Amino acid sequence: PAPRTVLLTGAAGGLGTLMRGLLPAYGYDLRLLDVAPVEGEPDAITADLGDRAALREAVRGVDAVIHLAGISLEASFDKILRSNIEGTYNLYEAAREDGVGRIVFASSNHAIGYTPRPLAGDPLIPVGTPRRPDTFYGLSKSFGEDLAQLYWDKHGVETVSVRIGSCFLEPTSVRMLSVWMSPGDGARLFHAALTAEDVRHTVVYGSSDNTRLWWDLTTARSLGYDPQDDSEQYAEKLVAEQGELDPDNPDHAHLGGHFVTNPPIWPH
Ligand code: NAI
Ligand code: 15L
Repeated sequence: PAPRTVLLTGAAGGLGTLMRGLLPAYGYDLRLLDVAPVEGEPDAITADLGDRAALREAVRGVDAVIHLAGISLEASFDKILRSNIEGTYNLYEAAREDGVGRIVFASSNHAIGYTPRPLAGDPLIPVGTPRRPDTFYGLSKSFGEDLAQLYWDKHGVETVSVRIGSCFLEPTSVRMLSVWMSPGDGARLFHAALTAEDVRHTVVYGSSDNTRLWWDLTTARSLGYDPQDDSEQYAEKLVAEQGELDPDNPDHAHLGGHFVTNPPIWPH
C-alpha cells in the first residue's frame, strides 16, 4: 500500500518548509522533526539527529521517511560527522529497528561536484558516474548513498537517494539554470520516490526538465516522475546579468559550482 504517514526530518529548513507546504496535497500525513523549532507547527518534534531515543520515538509507526535534516553546506569535518554522517546512521538504525520500509534521502549534486559539467554535444551525466565529492559536505552525501545501499542489501530497507540540484523558488544563477528543481517538481519527485514499487536503492537526479540540463533524469522518470517545469524562462534575465558560464573558470566548469573552489574551512 502507498505510504501515508511520513516523517519529514529537517522540516524547519528551506526545502522542508517548501515540502511541508506541498506534500499534504498528495494525501500524506506528515510528522515533522527538526532540531530548530518549526514555525507554526506546535506538534513538530524538536530533536537532534544525535538523539537516538528521540529518533526511535519519531519513526514509530511511520510508513516512510523523507530525510532532509543535516548541514546543507560546507562545514568543519566534525560538524559534518555529527549531523550528516552519524545523524544519518542514527536515522537509518531507528528506521531498521522499527521496520520502516522506505527512506527518501536528500543527497546532493555535491557528491559528484568535481565532475566536469557537460559542454555542448557531450552526453548527460549518468547516475553511475564515479562519485567525486567537492567538499566534506559532498562526502557526507556520498556516505549517505552507500549507507542506503548497505541498508537495502543487508536489511531490506529501501531508499531513493535524490541528488538534488538547487531547489529554491526561482533559479538565481546561470549555473542554476542547469540544476534547478522547482518546488512543484520537487514534490512530484518525492511523491514518486515514496510510491514507486521495488525501488531497492535507486539513485536519481533531482531537477526539473531544464533545457540546459547536465544530468540524466532516466532513473527519476523510471519511478514515475514527470517533471513539469523548465528553468529556461529565467535564462534571458540571468544571462543578461551574469553572462554565460566560462569553461575556463573552475567554478563554472564543474557540477558543484563554487563548492569546488570555496571550501571555507582550509587550513583548519
Ligand atoms: P536547510 O539548511 O535550510 O535545512 C536543513 C534543516 O536540517 C535545518 O532546519 C536544520 O535545523 C536541520 N538540521 C541540521 N542539523 C540537524 C541535526 N543534527 N538534527 C536535526 N535537524 C538538523 O537546508 P535545505 O536547503 O532545506 O536542504 C534540506 C536537505 O536537502 C539537506 O540535507 C541538504 O543537504 C539537501 N539538499 C538541498 C538542496 C537544495 O537545493 N535546497 C540541494 C541538495 C541537497
Ligand atoms: C546543495 O547541496 C545545498 O544544500 C544547496 O543550498 C545549494 O547550494 C545546492 O546544493 C546547489 O548546488 O546549488
